[in-house]
Amino acid sequence: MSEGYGKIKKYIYGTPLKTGAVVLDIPASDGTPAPFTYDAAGDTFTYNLKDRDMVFGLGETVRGINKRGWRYTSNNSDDPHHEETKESLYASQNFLIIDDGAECFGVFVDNPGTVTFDIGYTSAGVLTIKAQYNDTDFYVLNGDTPLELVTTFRKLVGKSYIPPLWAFGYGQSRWGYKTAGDIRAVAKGYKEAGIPVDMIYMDIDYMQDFKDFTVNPERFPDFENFVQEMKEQGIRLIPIIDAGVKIEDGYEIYEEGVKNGFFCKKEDGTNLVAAVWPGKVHFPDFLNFKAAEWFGRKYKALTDAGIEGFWNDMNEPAIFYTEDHLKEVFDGIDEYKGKEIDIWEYFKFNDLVSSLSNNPEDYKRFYHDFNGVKVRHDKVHNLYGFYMTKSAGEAFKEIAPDKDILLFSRASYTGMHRYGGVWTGDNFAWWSHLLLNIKMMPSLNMTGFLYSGADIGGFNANTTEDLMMRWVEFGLFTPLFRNHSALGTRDQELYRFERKKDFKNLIELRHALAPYIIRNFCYAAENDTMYIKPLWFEYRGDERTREVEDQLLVGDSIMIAPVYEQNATGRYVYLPEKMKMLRFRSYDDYDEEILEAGDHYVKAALNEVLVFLRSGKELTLAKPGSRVGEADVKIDKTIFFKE
Ligand code: MIG
Repeated sequence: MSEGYGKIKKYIYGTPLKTGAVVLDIPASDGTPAPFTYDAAGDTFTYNLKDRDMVFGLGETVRGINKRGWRYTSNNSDDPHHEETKESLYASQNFLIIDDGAECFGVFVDNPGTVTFDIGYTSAGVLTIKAQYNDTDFYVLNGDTPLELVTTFRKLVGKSYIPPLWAFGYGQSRWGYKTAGDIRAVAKGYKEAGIPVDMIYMDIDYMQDFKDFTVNPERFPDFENFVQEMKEQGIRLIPIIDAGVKIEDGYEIYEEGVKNGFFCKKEDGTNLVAAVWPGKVHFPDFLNFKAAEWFGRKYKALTDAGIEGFWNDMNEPAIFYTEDHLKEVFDGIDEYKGKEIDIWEYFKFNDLVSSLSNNPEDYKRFYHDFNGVKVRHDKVHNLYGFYMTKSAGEAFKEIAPDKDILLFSRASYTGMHRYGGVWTGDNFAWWSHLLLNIKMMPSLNMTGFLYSGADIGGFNANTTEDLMMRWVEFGLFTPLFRNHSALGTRDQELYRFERKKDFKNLIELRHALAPYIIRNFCYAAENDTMYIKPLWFEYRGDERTREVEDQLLVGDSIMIAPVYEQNATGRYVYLPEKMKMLRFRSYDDYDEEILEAGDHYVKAALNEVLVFLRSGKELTLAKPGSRVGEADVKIDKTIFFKE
C-alpha cells in the first residue's frame, strides 16, 4: 500500500474527525505543508500564486474552470441563485490543483465545516485557505501534470460510482407530475413525437403528504403495476427522497425514528423540529451508522415495487424554518407591533422574516451522534448529504442485491462520489447557466463526481425552444442527461416544442453515442481519471489552451464546442491540433471537414452539434432504437480520423 505515499503528504491540525472522504491511511508529516505556509495565529494556510498559476478544482461552484480571482466557501447551501457573486452552492469538494504549466501540485482540505478558499480575491497574488474550525486533515499532493494529480487525489478518495448502464439514457423530470395519469401523458407525448425517453422522474408530488417512502394511493393506485407498465414501455420511474421525516403519529418512519433515537437532537436531548415540504419534520441522524442503516433499508418499500433509481433532495439539509427560530421571529415581530418604524427599522424587520430559512444559527442548534462522538451540526454540516446518500448506497446491497441502482444527490462532499452522482440543483433557464454547466462539468470530474449533470433547459423561470435545443446539444454529452423544471414554469418536455423532429434527432444522437459515452465513463471511473476534461489537461504544451473554457474534451477521441448564445448560428473554435469536424444533425446525417490546428469560425445551425474527432482516433455510433446500456446494442458505424 506504499504506492502513492510519496506523492501525498498529510498534515494534521486540531482534532479532525474521520469524515469518510479518504480511503488511504496516509501517515502524518510534521512541519509546514509546503508550498503552503501555515499561520497559527490566524489559522490560515497561504500560498503565493505565481503569475502563471492556474487554479482548478472545487467541483460544483460558480464561475470558470480556472478558479483564480474569486472567493469560494464550502458551506452546502440550498440557494437557487447560482449567480457569479455567490460563494457557496449545494456541494463542497475541497480539492484544488495549482499549475503554472511547468510545475503543479494539489491540495485537499478534509474538513466538513465551513472552509473558505480565497483565490486571489483579497489580494490578486495570494491564495489563502481558512476553515471556520480548524480541525483539519490537510493533504498536499505532488505530481508532474494536472491529470496525474487528479489520479493521485482519486486514489486517495476512492473509486467513483458507476450507475446502471440504462442511466446513460435520457430522463424527463418536472416538479408537478401529480398522478399516474400525468406520467402516462408524458410517456405518450414522447411516444407520439417519436422522441425516446428512458426515465421519468417522480418529484415530491407522488408521496402521501410528502412522507418519504410512501406513495399516494389515490393518485397512484396499484403502484407496482404502474412501475411495471412503464418499464414495459422502456421507461424507468425515478422517485425523489427528501431528507426531512414528517412528524405524524402513526407514520412508521417517524415513530421508529423517535423510539430508537435516530433523529438529530438539540442540546437538551429533544429532537430538533424543523419545517420543510411535509410540514414539521425531524432530520434523521445519517452520521450515526445505526440510524443510517435503518433509514437506508426503508428504500426497500420502493425497490420492492420495482423502482431502480432515486434522487436524494433537500439534504444540505434545507430548512424552511425551525420551530425555535420561528418563535424568536414572532417575538421580534411583537416588538414592532404598534410602533412607527423608519426605513432602517423596516429593513431590519424584513431581514428578521427572511432569516427564517437556512439560517446559519439553526445549524448550531442540533447535534449528531457521529459514531459515538457528539458533534454540533455546523462542524460537520457538509457531510449531511454525503451520509444520506451513503446510507442508501450501502443499503441497496442488502435490499436489492441483484440490481444496480441509480442514485444521485443534491448536497455532497468528497467521499460521496463512491456512492452516487450529483445534479447541480436549481439553476435558471438562462443562457449563462448553460455556460455555467459547461464550465462546471470538468471541475466535477476532477473531484470524482463523474455521474453528474444540470437541469437541462433550466429549472427556474421559463425556457425557450432555442435554449432548450442548445442545452440538449451540450447535455447529450453529460452522463446524467435530464430535463427538469420547476412547478409553475412553462412546460418543457421536448414534445411541447415546434421542432420535434430536431429533438428526436438529438436524443437519438445521444443513444447512438451511448456506447462511446459508457466506455469512456467506465474507463474514467476504473482508472481514477476524468471523462470530461479541459483542453489544457491534454494539450498542456499549447499555451492557447490555458484560456479555452467553452470547449471540452469528452472521452479519449473527441472535443466538443457547444453553442451557448442565443441567435448564434456558429462560433469560434480553437483547435490545438488538426481534427476532423463532424457537424451532426442526426446520428446518420452529418458533414465532415478536416480542419487544421488554429482558430476557425464554424457554422452550427440551431439543430447542429459540433464534434471534433482527434487525430488517430475513432468514434463509434450505435444504431438508435435499441435500449441504452443493453448488451445487444449494435455498433452501426465507426468514424475514423487517420491521417
Ligand atoms: O424546495 O421537490 O432541487 O429539483 O424539483 C424545492 C421539489 C424542493 C428542490 C430540488 C428540485 C425539486 C424541488 N426541490
